[in-house]
Amino acid sequence: MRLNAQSSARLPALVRQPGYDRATQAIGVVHLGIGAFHRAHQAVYTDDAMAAGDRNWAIAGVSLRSRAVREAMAPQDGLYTVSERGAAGEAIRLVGAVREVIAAPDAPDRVLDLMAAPTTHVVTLTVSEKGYVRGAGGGLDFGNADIAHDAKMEGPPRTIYGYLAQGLKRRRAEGLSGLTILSCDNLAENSAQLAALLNAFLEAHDAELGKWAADACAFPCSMVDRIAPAVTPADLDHIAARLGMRDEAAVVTEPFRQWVIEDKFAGPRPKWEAGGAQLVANVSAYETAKLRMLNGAHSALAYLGLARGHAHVHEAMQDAELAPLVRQLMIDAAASLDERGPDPEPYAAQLVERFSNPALPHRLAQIAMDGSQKVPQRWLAVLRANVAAGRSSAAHLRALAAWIDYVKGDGHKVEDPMASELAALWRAHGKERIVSALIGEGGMFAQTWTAPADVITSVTGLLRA
Ligand code: CS2
Repeated sequence: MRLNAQSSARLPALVRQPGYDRATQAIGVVHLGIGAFHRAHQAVYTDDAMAAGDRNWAIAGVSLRSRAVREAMAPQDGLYTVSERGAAGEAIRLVGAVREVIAAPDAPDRVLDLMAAPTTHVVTLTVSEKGYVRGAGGGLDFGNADIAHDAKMEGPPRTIYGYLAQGLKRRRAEGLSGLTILSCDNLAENSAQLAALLNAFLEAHDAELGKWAADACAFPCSMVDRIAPAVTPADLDHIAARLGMRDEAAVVTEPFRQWVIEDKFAGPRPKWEAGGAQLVANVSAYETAKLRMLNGAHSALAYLGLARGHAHVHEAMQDAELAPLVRQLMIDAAASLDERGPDPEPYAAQLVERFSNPALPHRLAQIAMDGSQKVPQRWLAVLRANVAAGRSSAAHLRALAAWIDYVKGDGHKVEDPMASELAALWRAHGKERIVSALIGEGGMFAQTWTAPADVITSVTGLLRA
């Protein structure tokens, strides 16, 4: 038996059911990038809002490329379960918030229709760092073939910019209000970056629309946090045994979740606070702290952990050499923050505990993906601030050496949009000059941080060792 609207009535009592009538909810949110993270995070908050009586915030989830999520969720009428795994065991809930799932390449007009529907007020995004199509310097990569295609503003879009631009163009033509466009990706100042990138895209092709979008739309920044590892076939089998039916769209996650949102909307919004979201005037302190402490430590665990033969985060956390290094990295990251965020010591302790959760194996190789998109904001921003202020950041230098070694690709595939450029740099410069080619004067990441000579020497030394 497969989970769907009908069979869901036969789920065992241990599964918490959505407390509202799904069928009568209009779509209010279009989400770009419906992967496991969205299903474990924003969709759960939206489900809580509707369970608390808020109405018409059903989600249309869009995959920009792959058909896999639609294939898993459409036969299930958009239903799926979330399993929270922690010290207290496993709690399972059924989430009803997703009403429709679209594989954009098969139905681009449906996506645009929904973006231009009067009942749609919010577009959320989890398209991962690379979905923003930034060059190494952080600006929009106008050389990218998909951006060049979308810039023509005709035919099915391929990137978030093409969808947003065409969707907004229709709204404007139809005299509708603007949208709240809310990035839920791990980027510093995420929606402000998105606003600037979208504006750069529009300015080059339709400056009038760019002006309208800047006035009519809101781009609230947000800090999103929940560890949701990629689901394995064994997870799906385990969940099927507990549910008494198959759920091909199930997600597994930790009990912890946090969402801090800048309180700046273009129109109505779901009452996400019903699920515990915090609406605040300024999120950057939370966001930067999370990015540098949690995600920065995650990336360090990934490259150092893989090099030491570990497969999962919780195993790397048991490594007596790595655990203190990663804790120090969090404290050094906290020192780099301009604004006071969470208290570093208790925040770091909580992260250590979350990372050590043995009930939720999180593959280091998954976190190691797309390093060129993650390392600048997770580590280089920390190093830039700490080195300039004369503060030590030895753990970051070790992590950086491990990443540089990793992208050489000895004995493994490097999954990264810049993998071939990184491999070419390695071939051209070798071990003695690669560090400089990346973070030295004129290096690939020099726009984020140009490291002084002594730092290049010490990272090169670590790499040699
Ligand atoms: C991880 C994040 O894959 C990664 O790069 O660091 O997905 C992390 O698990 C989440 O941001 C936690 O909120």
